[in-house]
Amino acid sequence: MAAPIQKVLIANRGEIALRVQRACREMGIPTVAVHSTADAEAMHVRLADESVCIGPPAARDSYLNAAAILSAAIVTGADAIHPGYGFLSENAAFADMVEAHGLTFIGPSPDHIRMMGDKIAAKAAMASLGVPLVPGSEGEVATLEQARAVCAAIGYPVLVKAAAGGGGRGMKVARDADGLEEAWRVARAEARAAFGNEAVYMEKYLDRPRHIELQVMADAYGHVVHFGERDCSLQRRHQKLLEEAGSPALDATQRARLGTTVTGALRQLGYRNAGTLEFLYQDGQFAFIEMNTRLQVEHPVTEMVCDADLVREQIRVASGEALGYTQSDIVMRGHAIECRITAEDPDSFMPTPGLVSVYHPPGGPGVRVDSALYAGYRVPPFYDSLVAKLIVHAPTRAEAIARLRRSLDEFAVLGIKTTLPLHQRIVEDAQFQAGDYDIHWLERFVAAQ
Ligand code: MV4
Repeated sequence: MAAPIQKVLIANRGEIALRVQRACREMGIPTVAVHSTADAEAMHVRLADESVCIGPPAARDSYLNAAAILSAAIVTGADAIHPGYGFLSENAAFADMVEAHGLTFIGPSPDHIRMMGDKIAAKAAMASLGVPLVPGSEGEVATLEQARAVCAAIGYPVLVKAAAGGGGRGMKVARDADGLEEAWRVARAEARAAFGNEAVYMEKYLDRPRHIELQVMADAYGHVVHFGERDCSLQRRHQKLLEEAGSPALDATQRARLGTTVTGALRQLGYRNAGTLEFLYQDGQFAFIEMNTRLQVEHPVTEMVCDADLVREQIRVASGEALGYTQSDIVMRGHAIECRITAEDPDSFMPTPGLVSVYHPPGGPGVRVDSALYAGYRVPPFYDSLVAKLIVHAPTRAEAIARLRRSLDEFAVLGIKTTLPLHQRIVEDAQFQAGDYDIHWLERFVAAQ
């Protein structure tokens, strides 16, 4: 059985490393930072109780170097590892290694990570537990004959997706019977090249859905709760720019119905720790597409509306504690919006690493900034370009937007270009303000600039 956690190694960098440190510090748990040689001056190293250099700048030699990270945990006496998001967070083999060394992986079981990493297995599990899916193939589509049979049943257009894909990687659309063979062959070839697994499946292509995801948390004793949904429809090339909790498209009844279905399914599955189920939502219908077995970048909007600390909950349940509350204790209050501010040119989206000369984050009521920036910091060119998350919370969506506009105006990051000006343009838009958008809205908005 899991024991109380005494020291946490945080296998990540940037704002999420700080986020995990903050939860640990409030719980009285010392932290170990790991860093590449490029991150020696990084804020997550400065604020940790201890730090270990784990390798050269390239992520595969440092933040993805499982052996170096495990060694760092062992030499510093850490008894648990929090993976953050990205990097090793959804690597089942890494979670296995952590457990094999007698350490606690702060996340789901390796078997659940593995299951949800296989999108075909994830869909089969959810379908068998009553979660609605997009019409599509039952499992893998291994032959062209099977592909034709699926299309005869569900009609065009269809999407061919890689079982090992996810997050938009390895998808091909077939608009009609003439395009099917090409889409199926190319998707399989790309899946084999990218993931070493050529298995693909098929779904009816939904033309204008919203991306709505549900945050869940489970302990080791069969208690499962949800913390409501996030609307993550505002994406460009599968990169989210702005997220909201709750979705402007849902009401409390729809939320409760989805929550009951999902928590029931995860209870039967024996799932533990944090998770997010991704749905497409169109014409009043939810369809499950993928599950993420990690803390997500956009978790703060959920924390703001639910007055929760999801990292603390992750650490508590990984320590073997029971949740200690039920669904009716979780109340969504008001509305929260997050802007992901990246070190990118706001027009071309080219990365803009370099020296930050001025850093002045906004403050005041209902404002949270999760960032590892400081004046004098040099944003390295080797990693994700996310440099700050601005999160606002207010009683209503309209008030949250007003708060977001004034916070974006206050925010100063000088020395490098950031996407702050793009966020300012988005929040001025009447359609955004009306909550009237789907997953294609942002691409069109950016193209029209
Ligand atoms: C879809 C879809 C339409 N129909 N599946 C892209 C990322 C991956 N998580 C699933 N994705 C999609 N799956 C069906 N059956 C459209 C997308 C999609 C998308 C989804 C969420 C957010 C942004 C998106 C942008 C393009 C396509």
